[in-house]
Amino acid sequence: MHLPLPLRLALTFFLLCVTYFTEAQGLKIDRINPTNWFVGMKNQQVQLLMHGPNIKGTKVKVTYPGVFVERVQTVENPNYIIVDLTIASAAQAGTIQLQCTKIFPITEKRQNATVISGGREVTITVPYELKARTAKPQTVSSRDLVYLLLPDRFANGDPTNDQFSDLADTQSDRNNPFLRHGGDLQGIIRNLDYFKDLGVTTLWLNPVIENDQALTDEGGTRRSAYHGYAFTDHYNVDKRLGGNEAYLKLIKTAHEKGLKIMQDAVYNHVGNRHWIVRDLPSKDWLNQWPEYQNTSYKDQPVVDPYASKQDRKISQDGWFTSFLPDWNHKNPFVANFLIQHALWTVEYFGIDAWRVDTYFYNHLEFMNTLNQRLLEEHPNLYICGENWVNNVPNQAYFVKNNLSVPWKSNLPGAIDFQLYFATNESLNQSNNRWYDLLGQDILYADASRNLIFLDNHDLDRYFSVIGEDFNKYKMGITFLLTTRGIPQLYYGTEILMKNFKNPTDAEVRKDFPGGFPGDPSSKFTANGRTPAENEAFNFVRTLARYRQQSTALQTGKLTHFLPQDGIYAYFRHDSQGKVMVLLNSSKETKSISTDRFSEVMNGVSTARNVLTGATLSSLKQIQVLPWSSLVLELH
Ligand SMILES: [Ca+2]
Ligand SMILES: [Ca+2]
Repeated sequence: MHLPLPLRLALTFFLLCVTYFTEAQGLKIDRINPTNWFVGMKNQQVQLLMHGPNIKGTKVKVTYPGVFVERVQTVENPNYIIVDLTIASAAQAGTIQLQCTKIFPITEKRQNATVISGGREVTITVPYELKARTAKPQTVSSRDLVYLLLPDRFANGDPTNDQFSDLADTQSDRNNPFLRHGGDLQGIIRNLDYFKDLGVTTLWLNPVIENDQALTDEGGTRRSAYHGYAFTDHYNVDKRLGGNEAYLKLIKTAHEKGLKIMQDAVYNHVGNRHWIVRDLPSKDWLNQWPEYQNTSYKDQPVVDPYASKQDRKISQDGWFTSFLPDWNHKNPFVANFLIQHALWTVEYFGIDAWRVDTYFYNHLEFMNTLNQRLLEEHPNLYICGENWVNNVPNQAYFVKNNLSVPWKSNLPGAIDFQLYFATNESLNQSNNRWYDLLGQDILYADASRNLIFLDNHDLDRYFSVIGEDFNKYKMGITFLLTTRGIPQLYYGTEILMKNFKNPTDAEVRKDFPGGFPGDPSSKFTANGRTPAENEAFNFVRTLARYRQQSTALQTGKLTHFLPQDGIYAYFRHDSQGKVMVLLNSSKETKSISTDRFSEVMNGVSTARNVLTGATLSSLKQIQVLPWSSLVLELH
């Protein structure tokens, strides 16, 4: 075929244009976070973080009733655009089409320079779902009993998901305390009746979000992120736990059985293999330092009116570890990313409460905003924060409080480390420290919202701390289930699991016996438990179940009396009833006269021993055995 000269020249020019394309010829969006959103939110704004190779400059249009693109923002990294949408209250659930258009420049070489000679417009359509809201979180309160468990270490309900070759950590080995053991959400689902039987109402799971982290070197050993505190993709539950589907199933099944779910949130830091960290939108998404700066782990500079700015900055902006980068919450994109994930989690999964990790390490204004956004959507949502501090004023500072201070926290509940310390002292030094400690509740706006505990995943196990003394064990359990606050048990405490964190945390995070294939016995059943384990289990269950039907113990007023002669006496009482608790932390049997309790005991003549069922026909003098507790329902 012979073309006329002008046509031949034109074709040559066109081919040159194609040859000298310097930009990607396609437009691709590989991620959008949040992965979906909801109609009918009180706050009508949502900010989509969109990622794809060199998408900077992309325009976004939406044609959908009630949905408007407010603006498209760019950041340093050309692999992102950030799209602000308004979703008006009239908008209906459905799939919107994000029409993304980018003009790719066409360049050509003219003499020694490359010049743009035209543009090629590429449009793609990305579906994005707006779901209807269905979540109705039930509040967690002092009516509840919370059970904390570590999903990798509790029960393996699906051995096919123990390890994956496409993850950074491909191993699973129950013989190695630092590797993953294969526990998962299906294992928890399988044992929901165990919690019901024990009198538990709420499960707090250590984090379930994907931790696609490589093994790290810590103290000369290779360790996995089996604990879950190093997120790598906020919108996916770890597939070794069963993924989003298993989490949805757990929550649905738990709710059907009358159990609630509290999720563990980590806003302070993130896994160094998080997809955002590996391709940062801009450097200031993380708190950056000229050289690596670890946090000092100190709360005092955060509270202290005399603290140096540098000390405070190191506490809050220093990194938790070198492989847990610290989010910069002062960057509004980061703040939105984390706040929206919290809101999304409540709506998408239907969780009932939040426990917030490493609270004071976060920018505190950001935390107030986050709490407020959650409470705007769900006013009854329970949120408690971990502040591992050493005195009541500092603990109160980070929750709603009665302090006159320039910055006021709006966090509903404290994780009550001070009462934990006081309980250990009371049991190991016989000093009834719990009496003095509770007196300092004047500093909290509402101490009944504090989460109280005997141990958790970061602490020596309770049974070891009290020298494996079964009498002390019962006293501590009695106190936990009868004083003010929201009691929390750590998995295995009910079956006398023990150990100190020596040499490492892994010692207090052992597998729940019977949760894993091949276990020689199952502590989930009375038959598999030893007599001592059954005695412990039954003790917890008796009190937990009694508590479930005693409004006095759940929400009644607490009146306590000055400890005398080693006896700490207190009452929980309301219009429905009165419960008397006597704790004898001395080596002798004590016979106490009840005359001085008349302001509460007025009109009371008999009592039932809640733990034994025995009736006491006279209450003038009550005998309390050495190192023992009495819980009496007064009539
Ligand atoms: Ca498994
Ligand atoms: Ca921080």
